Amino acid sequence: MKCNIICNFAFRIFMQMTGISATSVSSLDSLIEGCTRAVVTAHEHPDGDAVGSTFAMMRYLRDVRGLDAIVVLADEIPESLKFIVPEEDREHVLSGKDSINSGILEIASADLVVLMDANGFSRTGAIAGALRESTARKVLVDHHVGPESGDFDIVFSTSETSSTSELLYWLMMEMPETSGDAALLPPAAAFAMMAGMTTDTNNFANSVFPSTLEMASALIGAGVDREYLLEMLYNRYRENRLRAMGWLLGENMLITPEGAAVMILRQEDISRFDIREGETEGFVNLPLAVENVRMSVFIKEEDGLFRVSIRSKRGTSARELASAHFHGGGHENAAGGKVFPGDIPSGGDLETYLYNILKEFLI
Ligand SMILES: [Mn+2]
Repeated sequence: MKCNIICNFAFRIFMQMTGISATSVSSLDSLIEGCTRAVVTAHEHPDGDAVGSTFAMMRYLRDVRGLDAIVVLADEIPESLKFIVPEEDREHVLSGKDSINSGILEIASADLVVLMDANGFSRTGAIAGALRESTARKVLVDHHVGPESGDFDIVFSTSETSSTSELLYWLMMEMPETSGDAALLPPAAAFAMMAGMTTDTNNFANSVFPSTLEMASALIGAGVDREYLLEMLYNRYRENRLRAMGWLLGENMLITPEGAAVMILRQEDISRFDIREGETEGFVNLPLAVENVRMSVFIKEEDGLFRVSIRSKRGTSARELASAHFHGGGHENAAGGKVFPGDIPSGGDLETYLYNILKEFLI
């Protein structure tokens, strides 16, 4: 890292918080050295950070360390994020229901499991049981609070970073092969980490730390094409997504007097707009543009329950709301959870249930 004394000091503190130290890096180095088959995984319903960080880690383990590494994810990578994984690498990525059985076989035969972008196996969906039962060595790299550290041999965890992709980047910079030079990363891994950081910060709009900009600067310097990345991330949607967004904001969004915005996308709306997995990404951020909105809640009906995404402005805790009322958690200003049909009092409806919770929470 090229920077001045103050920056170096901030960087040392950052490294201390992440668990990245000379000792932990050398433990990771020797742990990888003793392994041959790796499964890299992340939370269910993978987002850009989950895809970017798992793919980058897989490429590092294959290209740099010579392991037989593969990515296994419980849910399919959204169509809009598939560009992060180049065509020639698709055979090393198992994602979605059709690949669950082969994914579980891979987990059973791996001697190294790396969990990225989730604080524990409980977040990994349909493969959680196989991951827990695996006798492989286990490594966690994550930026959510409350890591389930007991399940892992080595833990790299801090919420003081933009994304898991950023945390992985700094970890890789400490590994002996790169010795701090981003140009020595496998190019596809560098691109994937830039993608994960960019989506998790909402293109540098939130959770940006000095280290985040250092990372971006080094990766652009190393040849990552950010213009191409932005084109692929933000200018390639299907018309349906914008039509659904227009309807949600125009006809569906309700703003309560307490400053909560609520949008609900039900199964019939999903069918009507032909909304596919990943196509509602970012909707939850939009109502925060309204001055008196402190918290935005986006509900999406799915498989007989309601998935809840929450964003909040500084001073209002999305995480608290998610953990207190929606069986979830996350970051201070970006969290998620679920509403099960049984949560709604009999005779009541989802809307009233939500408004009561939000009213009480925001008073
Ligand atoms: Mn993340």
